[in-house]
Amino acid sequence: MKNKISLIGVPMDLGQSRRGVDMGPSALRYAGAIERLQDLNYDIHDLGDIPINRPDKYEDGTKLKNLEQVIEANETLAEMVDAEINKGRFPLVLGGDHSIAIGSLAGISKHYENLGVIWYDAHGDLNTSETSPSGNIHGMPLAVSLGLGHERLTNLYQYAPKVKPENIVIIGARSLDPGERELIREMGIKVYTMHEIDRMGMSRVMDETIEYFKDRTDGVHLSLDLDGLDPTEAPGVGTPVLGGMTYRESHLAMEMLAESDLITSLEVVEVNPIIDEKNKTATLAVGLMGSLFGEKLK
Ligand code: 5AB
Ligand code: MN
Ligand code: MN
Ligand code: MN
Repeated sequence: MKNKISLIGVPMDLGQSRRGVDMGPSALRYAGAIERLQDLNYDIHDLGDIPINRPDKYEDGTKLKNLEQVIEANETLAEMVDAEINKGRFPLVLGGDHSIAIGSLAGISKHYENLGVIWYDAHGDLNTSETSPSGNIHGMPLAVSLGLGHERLTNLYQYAPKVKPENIVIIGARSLDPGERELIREMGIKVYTMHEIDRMGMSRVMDETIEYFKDRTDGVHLSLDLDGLDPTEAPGVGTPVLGGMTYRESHLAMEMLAESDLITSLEVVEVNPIIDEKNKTATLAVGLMGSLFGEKLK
């Protein structure tokens, strides 16, 4: 892994309907994100938080919510991530809701022929404006990155698609909408649901994932949605789903990724300190970051 990291905060909560996830970057910094990585001898630049323009009125209903603001913030994020990679630095994006993966991937993917994506999440985030039951853009970023959905989202940063279906691995899925299931089948996207994780164990899931990516990708982005973990351990998320991965399983997954040296960018999303218990979820997220950045290897 590169030893220079650029941290970008994205206090975005407009990709969904529950307020509070905009405080995610603060909660993660408060939980010691920067110190944890400095202790591992990384040179870390905190670029601060991207400004988010609030709408006059939060939109509801099932149409794409807050589209303009989500696009604007993601364009800024894409530019920043792109610039940091050009400087030879590892982009670390702290959310915010998962709609910010649209901008991260837009800024990252142009640097790679075959960017791999690990989507660590209870959800597939594969809805389009047609299949979404909620109109929440945080349920769409993976579809958008595949080139599916609203044209202004798919074409963000003037190119599409950002990722190829065969370069995606979803880990931890247990809440998929009908349209998402169809897409997974149609495109042959690799998914390890909780069922597979229970049967195979995390160790084999990660061995297979690493083996799968090793030869086919020239970089791997890890998109870490904290609701991938079980809400008993990570209660501070907006869309909790029972039956998730434990901290230990996730910790092992991060350690195995650290050993593989495959990860070239990271985003940590969906931490909502308002519904958390004493910043437990952000603290756990920072622990996972420590493992991913090689605490065990030092
Ligand atoms: B998250 C749901 N599939 O589209 C939708 O937290 C939930 O980024 C999306 O994974 C959850 O609204 C989005 C029902
Ligand atoms: Mn997600
Ligand atoms: Mn999720
Ligand atoms: Mn969520």
